[in-house]
Amino acid sequence: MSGPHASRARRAAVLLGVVACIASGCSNSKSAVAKNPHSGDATASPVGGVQQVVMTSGPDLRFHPSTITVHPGKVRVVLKNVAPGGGPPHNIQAPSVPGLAIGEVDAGQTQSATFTAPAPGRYSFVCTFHRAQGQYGTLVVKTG
Ligand SMILES: [Cu+2]
Repeated sequence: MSGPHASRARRAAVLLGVVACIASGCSNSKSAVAKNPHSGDATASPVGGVQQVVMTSGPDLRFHPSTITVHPGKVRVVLKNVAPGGGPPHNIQAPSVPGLAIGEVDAGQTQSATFTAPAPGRYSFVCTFHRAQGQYGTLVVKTG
């Protein structure tokens, strides 16, 4: 195939590809991230008799990891705002988990919250500054 028809077909194919990419959110695009805020899992490790899990957050407005698994007992959640060169503050609020609350953590700072794991189940937490951008996480409490 050659001539003007072939090039028109190619243009149409390219256009279709672009539309399909936009419709599916492409990979690594902002819309794909917004649909899937999950950025990894971690299970808390014992540190001085307390299960500890460290999460980082930075300019991408996500918790890393975003799903943390703990067992019954005392839990310490650490939030590090890693933002080389500065970035927005982050926090953690979890209305259904008493004690899981970390106030404003500015770029380069670290704060933690220590609390008793609630009953086994899944609990959502959020950075209230970036709720609209989908900065959510999940606390999973597991027995055994
Ligand atoms: Cu945030």
